[in-house]
Amino acid sequence: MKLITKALIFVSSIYLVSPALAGETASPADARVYFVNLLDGDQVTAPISVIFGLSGMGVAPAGTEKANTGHHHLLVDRPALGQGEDGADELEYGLPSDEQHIHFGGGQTEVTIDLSSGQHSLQLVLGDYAHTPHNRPVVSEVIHITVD
Ligand SMILES: [Cu+2]
Repeated sequence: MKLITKALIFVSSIYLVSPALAGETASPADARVYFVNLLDGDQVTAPISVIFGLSGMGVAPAGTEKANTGHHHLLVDRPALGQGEDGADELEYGLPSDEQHIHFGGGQTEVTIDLSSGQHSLQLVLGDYAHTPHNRPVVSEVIHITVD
C-alpha cells in the first residue's frame, strides 16, 4: 500500500514540475498539415493562392469542441511555431490574431493573400476550438517563397 502511495506521489510530481509543452487537445499521431500548392523555394506572383492540406484530422470551425478536428492558421514572416519570444506561450495559451497569425475560424481551407515583393516565410498550424495548437502540435514545415 505504501509503495502504491509513493508511486502515485511520484507520478503526480512529474505532472507538477513538467512545463506545458502544448495545449490540452490531443491530436492523432498520423495527423499532418501541409501546403497543397506551394513548395519551399517557389517564386510566385501576388496575389498568392494558398491551399491548406490536412490528413488524419478534420476541419471544424473555431468554437467547435470535437475530437480530432481543428481549424487552420497561417503564420507569416515569423519563427516556426514554438520558436521565438512567445514560443512557449503560444503553445500553451493559443495563437494571437494579427498580420502574422491569420485564423481561418470559419473552417476555410484556402486563401488568397497579398504579400509584398521579396522573400516571405509561411507555416500552417492547426488550432483547436480555442485557437491553441494540439498536443502534439500539427504544423507544416516552414516554407520560404519569393514574391515577384
Ligand atoms: Cu484560430
